[in-house]
Amino acid sequence: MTALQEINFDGIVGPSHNYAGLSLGNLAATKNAGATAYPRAAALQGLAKMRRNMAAGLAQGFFVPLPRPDAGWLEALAVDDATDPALVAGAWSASSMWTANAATVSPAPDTADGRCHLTVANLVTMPHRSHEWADTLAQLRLAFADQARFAVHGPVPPTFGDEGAANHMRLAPAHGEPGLEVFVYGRPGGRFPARQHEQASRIVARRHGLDPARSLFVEQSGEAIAAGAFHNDVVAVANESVLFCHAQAFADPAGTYAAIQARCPGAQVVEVPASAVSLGDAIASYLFNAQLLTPPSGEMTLVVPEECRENGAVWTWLQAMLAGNGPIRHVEMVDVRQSMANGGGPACLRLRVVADPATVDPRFMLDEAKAALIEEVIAAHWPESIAIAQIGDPALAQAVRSARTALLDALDLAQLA
Ligand code: SUG
Repeated sequence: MTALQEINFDGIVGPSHNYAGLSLGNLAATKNAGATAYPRAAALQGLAKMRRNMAAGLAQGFFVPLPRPDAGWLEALAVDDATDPALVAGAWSASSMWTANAATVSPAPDTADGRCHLTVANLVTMPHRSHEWADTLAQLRLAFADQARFAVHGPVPPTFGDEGAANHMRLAPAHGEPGLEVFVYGRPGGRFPARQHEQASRIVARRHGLDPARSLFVEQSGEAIAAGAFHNDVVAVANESVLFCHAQAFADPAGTYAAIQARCPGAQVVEVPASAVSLGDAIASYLFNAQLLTPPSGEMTLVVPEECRENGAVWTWLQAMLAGNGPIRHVEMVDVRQSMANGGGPACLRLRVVADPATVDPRFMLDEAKAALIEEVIAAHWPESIAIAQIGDPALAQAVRSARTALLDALDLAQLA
């Protein structure tokens, strides 16, 4: 009996959450550029999602927001108030909430030294995310400090863009068993940036000591990136032995499925044809940016954003899937609209780590009492709204900083200040 479980570490949405339209190729983010954001509501929506998964019997952790505005970054770029507003907004971004981009994680059963390996993502492609990694690394080193069980690596050197677990899937008969790790990269040169470089994926796999026989490197389809799937997790998600994906997720779908099935016998592919759900509908609804979870009942559950119910094609397909006899037995909906408006669905908001929860620093694990405490801090300190014209405002900067400090104090994490 293994103590290894999948733990979802969600990012608590930071108090500077805003819509500055910084991510080219992320259609929701660019569409909502300039809209007023609601950081308090955003953080409460994220917390409610964590609570639901916890109530379903799943292990839940969290990461705290990074220090924003990032004064050190502004100084390094010699930015002042008269400079390009996108750089100022980049210092304010709450983008670390999307912890699927915090790191790539290879659980202990997959690695040569039998430890769980994590490589913090360098996120070099988007300027506003390129300064996340150092503070994220500090947090990972604290949460996974037990070096007998975890190895936390620094970022892949720049040039090779790495966006972490959003471009990584794992297929295994059960979470605690050895699995196949699938790395999905983009080919540059298309309409939008390809944010995951093939070499970055290969470097991560080598660092983590993965068995080449249980690793796969797959090209994301250029069509998907051009349609707005800036990360693979916008068009595909895997859990245990199930891969749920859009027919146009990969450059070579048939070859990808065959390679997965050859390396992970028993793997099942639930493919959604373009005739049922177009790439456009998949990306608008974030059908695949779902959490595919195995609660203790064993009945696999897909946690999708509420936007899926509003899309006729997606909703029809989901009903038909449930009526069939496939491996995904339940569909649940969550309201993460504030994050969705920046292109971050339920899956973007979490980093999956297969580990024994008892080996993680308990300050990063959630229970109901701590959720109530976090809720109180958010309600008392998170700005209710941030209009785009407020970005750069010194009084708001101070409010954002002290909100984070209040959270760190409440969680006994002041050392991350
Ligand atoms: O990197 N949005 C994020 C969304 C990340 C979603 N993550 C996954 N798919 N795993 C991004 O594009 C918007 C920020 C702004 O425009 O202000 C932003 O960074």
